[in-house]
Amino acid sequence: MSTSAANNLDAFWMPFTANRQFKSNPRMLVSAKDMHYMNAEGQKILDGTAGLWCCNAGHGREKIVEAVSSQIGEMDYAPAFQMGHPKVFELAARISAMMPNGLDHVFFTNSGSESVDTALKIALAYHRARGEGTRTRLIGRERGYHGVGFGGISVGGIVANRKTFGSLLTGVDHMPHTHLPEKNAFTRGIPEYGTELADELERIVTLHDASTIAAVIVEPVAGSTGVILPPKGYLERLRKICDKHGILLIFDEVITGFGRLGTAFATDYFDVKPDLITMAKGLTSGTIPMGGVVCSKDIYDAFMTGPENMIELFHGFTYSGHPVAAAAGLATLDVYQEEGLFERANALAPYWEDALHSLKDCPNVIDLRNLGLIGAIELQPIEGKPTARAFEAFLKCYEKGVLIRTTGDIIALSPPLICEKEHVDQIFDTIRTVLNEIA
Ligand code: PXG
Repeated sequence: MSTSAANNLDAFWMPFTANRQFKSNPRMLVSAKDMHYMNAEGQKILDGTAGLWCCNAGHGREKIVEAVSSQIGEMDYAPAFQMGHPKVFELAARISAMMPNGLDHVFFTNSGSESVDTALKIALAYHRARGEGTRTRLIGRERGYHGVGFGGISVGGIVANRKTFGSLLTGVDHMPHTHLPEKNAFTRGIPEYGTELADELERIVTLHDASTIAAVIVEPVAGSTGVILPPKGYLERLRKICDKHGILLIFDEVITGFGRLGTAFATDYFDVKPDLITMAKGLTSGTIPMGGVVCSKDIYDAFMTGPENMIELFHGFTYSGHPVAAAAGLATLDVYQEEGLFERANALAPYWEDALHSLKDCPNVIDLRNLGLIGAIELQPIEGKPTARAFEAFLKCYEKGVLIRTTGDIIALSPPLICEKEHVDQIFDTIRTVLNEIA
């Protein structure tokens, strides 16, 4: 099989892609191993993005491949409702053991978007179960990304993802984002300014009254929008305001989960405990689609009240806790643990930070941001042609054998956690060359 096999590109409507542009000059990946993809032309491409922030253990890892193939042979599928299979219980227990105390129940989904919509629904149903059914409002944030379900785009704050899809969920409000380049540009790690933006939540509570608000959802570090970091003390302050008003706090850890910040989850990195955590991506290192929502014992217990023959939560997917995904998840957690990949990411982070910030003097670089193994390079947009400069950088880096990701005029980087220093060097040397070339 080679690219030429795929000579009719028309039928596939590609997601979040400029279809016509892609199909006129396709970029086809055909295999992957460890830190690299191979494209149809036989060129090795260094993966600077862990696929789409998901292949945290790197590609083609034997243990995961083996677990998945043997599970398909042993039992391909088991009904998810009113039936169970051992691996999904084991996986839930393993995930809950990775969580801060008290976050100990896991609901499985197939993606980040489903995890977000599930978490929002659990929040609404939880308040109702406790007799506080007036708490129906959901609060998100400008520039937030919470997937593409109607719940996720409603609480999300990326204009293009919302504007063509009607009136969305009602009763949603948004806090401001925390991107303050005029004050925080070129900060290494957590920015100093903007903590007081958390107080906007207090203003929203005053406007609507706490008795109408169910939950606040934020990405601890916003990824998709171009990497926006929480200012010092910001997440702690959100937690305090939520506690004061009986509002649930949801951390969307679809990107930050599973070692991206050098800790298992962002909740560990920031030492702030939410009531619910959404996850996906790194849960199976991107191998088999799977997501999950972890919630506190208090939330779970609030549902376990009526007659025991009653379904407690009318929600779930055919593939919730799919056996093959569960097998992939278990093997992935083994790889993370056996190879100490979260600690490895933490150990590599200072080198990553230095390498990223060495681009400070490159042409058109207006900000550099980093945390853990996340990096962002914000470029000055070409006048009248937003996104064009970053997209050109993406194409040129790809030609030179490095996969980066762009959103707007921001380059976002998130390599697999098995990344070595030589890979870090290659990523930033290539970007430096390209930024000079396209200046
Ligand atoms: N929440 C967050 C915080 C995410 O980053 C989702 C939910 C949705 O996950 P699914 O599995 O439904 O796609 C995401 C997804 C990018 C990029 O390049 C980011 C995502 C997906 C694709 C590309 O930044 N994040």
